[in-house]
Amino acid sequence: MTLINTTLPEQRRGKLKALLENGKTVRVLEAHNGLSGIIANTVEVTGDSNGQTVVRQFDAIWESSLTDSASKGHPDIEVITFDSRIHSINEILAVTDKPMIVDGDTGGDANTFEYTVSKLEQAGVSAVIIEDKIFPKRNSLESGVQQNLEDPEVFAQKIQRGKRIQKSSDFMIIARIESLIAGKPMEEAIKRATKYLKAGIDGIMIHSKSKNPDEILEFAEKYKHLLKTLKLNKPLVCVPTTYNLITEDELNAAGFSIIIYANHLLRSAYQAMTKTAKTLLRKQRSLEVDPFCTPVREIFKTVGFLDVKEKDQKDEKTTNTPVIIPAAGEAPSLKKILNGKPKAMLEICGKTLINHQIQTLSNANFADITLIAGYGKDKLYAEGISIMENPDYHKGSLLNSIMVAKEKMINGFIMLYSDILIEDQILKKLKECKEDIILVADNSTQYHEPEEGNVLDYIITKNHYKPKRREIRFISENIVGKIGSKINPETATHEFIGLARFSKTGAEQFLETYNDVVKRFTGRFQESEDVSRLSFTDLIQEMIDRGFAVHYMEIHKGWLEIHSAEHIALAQKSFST
Ligand code: SPV
Ligand code: MG
Repeated sequence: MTLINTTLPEQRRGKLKALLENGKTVRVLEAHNGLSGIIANTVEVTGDSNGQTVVRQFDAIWESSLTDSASKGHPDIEVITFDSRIHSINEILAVTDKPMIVDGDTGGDANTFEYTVSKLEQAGVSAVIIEDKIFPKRNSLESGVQQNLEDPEVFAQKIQRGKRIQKSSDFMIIARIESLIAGKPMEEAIKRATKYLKAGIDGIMIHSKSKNPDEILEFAEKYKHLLKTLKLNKPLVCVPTTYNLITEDELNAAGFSIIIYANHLLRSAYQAMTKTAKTLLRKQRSLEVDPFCTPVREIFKTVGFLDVKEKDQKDEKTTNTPVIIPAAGEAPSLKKILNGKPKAMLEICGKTLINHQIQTLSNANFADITLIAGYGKDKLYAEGISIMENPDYHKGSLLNSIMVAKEKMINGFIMLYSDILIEDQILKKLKECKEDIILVADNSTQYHEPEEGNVLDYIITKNHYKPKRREIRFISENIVGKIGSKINPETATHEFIGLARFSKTGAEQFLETYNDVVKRFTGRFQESEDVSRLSFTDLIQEMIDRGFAVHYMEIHKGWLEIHSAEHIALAQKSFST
């Protein structure tokens, strides 16, 4: 359900009367469920009116007994109960804000009609139209059907009972004259109109199933005189289904102020659905039906799913996204300097690496930090964070380490290698990204010689897109094609810096892939010798291979990794200045 068009009953109810009082020809379209309601409520075209460009929309919604019944697979014979009808009515009201005219069939007896009026008025419906036939009526459009007309006296009484029950002056009760449908003469139709107007009706609908509009035009002419005689001004309604050559302007000129397209959304949907179903059977696959199917995303947009996604993402950004820092591995290249301590405890300008990271994270409002300990775990300490342990750290899989904090990932998370230092704005920018999986990638790698003994995670972008010097690119366009430490540095376009963000959806995809891989595979997998030593980048590559979109956020400066004594010296220099 989309929340875009919500309104309150009291705000909607009077809209139909207001349109009529402003002299508007009210153009009404049928709806039979929430989705068709949204279409009737929102669809618009630009057109020309006397040389002026105008935006054309429907002004109101017709809740038809024919299409409500048909969409429930039933004939239009008052067999669908009022409870079922009000369910459809409320479904449409919930997603629309235009006035609604309800097809009330015969209205039942006077007592039943009172309840109908009361419930429709409370729901925010603007008008009900009841037809002067005997319950249970038969639809008017089929020829050869017995049409039993109600005694006009009894019908006029029902109108009066309804008018007395309504609470607001906004609500309208319109009488539908079925004389022409039942093959009765024009005089009878006019006689009935006179009676109903005198009973206090708010408008008249004249119905016809003739192929040409002559009889409704004749009625309209006579109705004009009748109103003059009675000194009344009550709108006239028509349903041009069978006499469909006549235009809205011509109908309006004849005196009609409400024009109802009573069944066209359901009929066109039926035709499209049948065509699709038959094509699927013929072709035994779905490729051929795609051109006449609306893209799933457009349906998502229409029913509000994309709004939900956007709000979820906003919430995700404002809630405290957990940060997982794998710090379990040993660092052979810094063995002497570390002297049994984990790398996260390395001091740079009087502050440990982990405390530098905590500072940067808290500057970007990340406070839920989990550190995964392993090698030298007893010497690992930092204030205000949680520490979890990877007992298998000696296997050397960083992925195994972060999976220790699996339950932290469920609503989305950030993964940060424990040996990198980053500038604040990188995290701030990463937080704003909308994509579900984002790796932060440095684009200067192609200009540097690889450092000896330093294993880097290389990226090749999708379609081998190479970063250009001057360009505006959105992150949505930045897609990772390949990732891994065994990629030839000369073909790499970027380097993954060890910082990644997963939305709730991204985390679900990440965990789903991980669970599937460890359950179903053994031995070599992606770049790893064995599934039990899968690396983070192996899993990302597997996700790419499975069709998940992995994006990258491009940077070219603003970070440092600590793999060697030179890196430490560089970091000391950066922080001391
Ligand atoms: C309906 O739409 O249900 C109507 C109009 O009552 S008609 O089907 O033309 O009678
Ligand atoms: Mg009907």
